Amino acid sequence: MSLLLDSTFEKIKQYLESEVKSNAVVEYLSPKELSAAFDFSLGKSHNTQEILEYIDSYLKYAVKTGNPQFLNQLFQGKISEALAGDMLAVATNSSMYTYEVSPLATMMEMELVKKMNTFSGFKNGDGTFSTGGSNSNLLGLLCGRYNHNPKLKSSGLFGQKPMTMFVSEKAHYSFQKAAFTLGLGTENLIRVKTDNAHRIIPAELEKAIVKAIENGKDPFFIAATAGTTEFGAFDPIDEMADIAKKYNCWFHVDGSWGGSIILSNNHRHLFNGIHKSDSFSWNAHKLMNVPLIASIFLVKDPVVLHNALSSSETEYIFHENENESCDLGVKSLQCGKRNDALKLWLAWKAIGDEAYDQKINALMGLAQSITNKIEAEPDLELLAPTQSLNINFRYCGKLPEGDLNKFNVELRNKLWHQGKTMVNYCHLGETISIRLVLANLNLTKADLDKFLQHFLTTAKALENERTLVNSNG
Ligand code: ABU
Repeated sequence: MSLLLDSTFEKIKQYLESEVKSNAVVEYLSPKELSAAFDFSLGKSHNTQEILEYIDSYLKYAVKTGNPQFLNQLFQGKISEALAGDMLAVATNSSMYTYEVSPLATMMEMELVKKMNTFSGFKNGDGTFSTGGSNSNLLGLLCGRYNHNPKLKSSGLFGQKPMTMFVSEKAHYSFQKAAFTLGLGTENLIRVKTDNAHRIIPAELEKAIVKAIENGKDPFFIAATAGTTEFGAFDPIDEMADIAKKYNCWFHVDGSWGGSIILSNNHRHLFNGIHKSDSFSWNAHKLMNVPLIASIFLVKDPVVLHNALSSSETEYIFHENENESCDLGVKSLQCGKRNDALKLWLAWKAIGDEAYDQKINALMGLAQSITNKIEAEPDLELLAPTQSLNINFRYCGKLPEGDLNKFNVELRNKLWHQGKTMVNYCHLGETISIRLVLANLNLTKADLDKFLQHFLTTAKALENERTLVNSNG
């Protein structure tokens, strides 16, 4: 093998060994400092030794997302078999549009869709791997639009009554992007009120639909969220499904974040009624701990998926009488299609249903126990009920209410820049909320105790600094 690849594999091995154990999640530099530390310019050629030095720098400044103190995003950690699968996918460099160029991975993707549909309850369902949760949601809207009026595929939306979509006020921004991408218009995306636990209120949903009809609009799509991005809230799927049926709307469930919780026997009740939905987005690259991207769009009616996405002028690639029923590109939005199936298939083969169930249960248990600790800690305030794996809270200490937003952002940034722990924040109305996310299936109680200790120690130090500055005038 070439010196470059040999050395790179060795460096990756070392990186992975240190990633989990390291006391620093990141060696933070600002964009200006990074520009000074690294030569980004392109033009002249470089030898192997120089390229290896760039690789060293890349690894040095990479955020260690597999470290148990990386609690910042909805993806965390990774299963070794999945990593092996992704490296194999890159090494074999193929495209998933035809069976011809990806025979084994195609069959794996088909098996995964079948397997995942045993959880969605779509008995004769189908699905496709997409480029991410946002695009899976876009596929939901596309299928819903096709189902509502197949002619729009050729005629476009000209002269149509405005077609309205209904999602919760806490639904992901991807619905807004999908609305403008598909020409439906963001004004026709109706945000429905949520309750104190950030779940859509079914009566408000029905009221909004009735109002839209009275205003001459054409409701066609409703989405429930199974695990909201900020609060991990689960909308009442069963009740929403009945409303969708009553008003003849396509019913999509966005499980981009919380979808994998369906693997847990104890918590599957959060998805009650999912079999009544029409489509379901499920990102395995989040809670199933496979490397990004592994986003699966599942659909109850295979004909809708096929017809909504198929196109003509494809004879050059999808040849007749050549295993075309296994040419996944026919029902995919993109042409070139990455092999995201191999890593998930290998991970699932290695872990199995039972261990995924147990690991997710354990993580849900950790989420409740850290919630209890936060509630018991006088300097902290829990800002939302913990429904799944997002814990929303803030540091209060003895600070006045007016200082809390600024203080909590500063605190979070300090923890990040020091590399101690990475945790994100979000907005709860006017209030800044620290959003702690548990997505790494290997997290332990000790990791979370360490997180709380870092958080409180750094907060108290920062609060003392402020008090000193204030008292010194
Ligand atoms: N749907 C993207 C979620 C981003 C994040 O908070 O990790």
